[in-house]
Amino acid sequence: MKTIKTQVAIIGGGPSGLLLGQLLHKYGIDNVILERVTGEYVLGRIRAGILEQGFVNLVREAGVEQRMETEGHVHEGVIFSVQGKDTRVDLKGLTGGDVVMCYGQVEITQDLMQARVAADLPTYYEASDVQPMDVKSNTPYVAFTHDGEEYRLDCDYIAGCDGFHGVSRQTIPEDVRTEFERVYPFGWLGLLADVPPCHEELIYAKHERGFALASQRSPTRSRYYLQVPLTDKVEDWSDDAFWEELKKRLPPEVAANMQTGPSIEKSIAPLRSFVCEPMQYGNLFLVGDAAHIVPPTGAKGLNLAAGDVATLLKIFRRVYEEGDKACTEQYSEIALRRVWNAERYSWWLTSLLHEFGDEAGDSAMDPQMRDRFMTSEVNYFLQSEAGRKVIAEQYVGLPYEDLK
Ligand code: RFL
Ligand code: PHB
Repeated sequence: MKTIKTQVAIIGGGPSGLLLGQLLHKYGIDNVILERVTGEYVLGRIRAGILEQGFVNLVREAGVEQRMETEGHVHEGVIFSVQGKDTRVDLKGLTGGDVVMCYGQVEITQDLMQARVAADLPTYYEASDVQPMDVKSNTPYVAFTHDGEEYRLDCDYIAGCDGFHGVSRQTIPEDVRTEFERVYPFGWLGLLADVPPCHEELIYAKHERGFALASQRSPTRSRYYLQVPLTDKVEDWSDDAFWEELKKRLPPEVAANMQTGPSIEKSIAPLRSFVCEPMQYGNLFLVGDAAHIVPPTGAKGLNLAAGDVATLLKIFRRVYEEGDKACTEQYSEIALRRVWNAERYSWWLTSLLHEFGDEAGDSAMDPQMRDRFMTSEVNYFLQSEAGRKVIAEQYVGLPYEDLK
């Protein structure tokens, strides 16, 4: 058994763990990352594309912003296409200047990984049997195996940044933990292709055939999504079938000018709303997807992870710079306030924009009646400036809360 020591043990080397690690390093707080798979595998997960201002600011604070500043694209508005009628939500105008940044999760993860290597910070890839231990005591540690050798990582605190299927959340005893979950009756089929985006801004389309989203990664790379039944398999969808269906759901003038091409990646993601309360147990803190999942409709998942990182960073800085250990008790309450806001927004947009078919969504209502209400509601919000403002201020992201 090898024993190593750090201040903060970080389980999971996805965007949450890497961002937290980089920021802690910036403020002189030692940390070690334990990641179950290889770095290449982490970079193979094509996910988020939209970063809120708060996320962008954290990346700058971490000093890892160089490539994002040159290759990322600022988006000042977003289009909602509802059954053939298009409305632009002017994010910048309606929020008094806030915008979002279009820069892929893969890119930000790669930038953070490179910065970690450059700073020579310890990361154990392909760590197995990772297990947080004695988290209620003042001497917690993480047990793991690496290269066939057993390790013990002694630490002050453990950050569980290990995603939805990680081990950290399971460490909180079941009688302490409450989990809230809604699994939607459909998924998103995503396709990535090296073709120019069909429109300069994102288009969220509500269509009777199902929801569609036109997103992008760069002037030459597009990311598109289609709502599909949970029973569909990726193999059921040829590239041609995807493009054909996408064109039916997007505004006709956009579809007419759309460039298509072979997919680089194609995958189906189920849609889920999930929250674990509390997000802290002793000296273990859950961060990002380990504690909560939102359906991707509001582009909130990664941004919510960044919100957790921002709160935990403030806490660890106060602990190590001012010796105030009691402030750690604030984490769950502050983080969950933001989480529930984003959960509600993501659930709401998902309910408004998707077709639920024979399912009554989240109401006990007749499905057709529910559908009429949802269409009326989304049209009301898009036609009224006050309604567009409600959509915009949450899309760009609510401000981070300070500690007490
Ligand atoms: P991750 O990315 O799942 O990383 C967790 C890491 O922990 C590792 N791990 C372990 N390590 C050690 N020991 C164990 N026992 C471990 N178990 C797991 C895993 O290998 C992994 O590397 O969680 P993290 O870091 O919290 O990041 C969360 C984000 O990835 C996620 O919220 C977003 O991708 C969600 N999301 C979006 N978020 C946005 O803010 N904007 C978007 O536009 C957006 N679009 C999306 C999305 C998610 C999608 N899918 C596929 C669910 C679009 C899609 C389609
Ligand atoms: C993406 O580009 O992957 C993306 C953008 C906006 C969303 C979800 C996903 O709401």
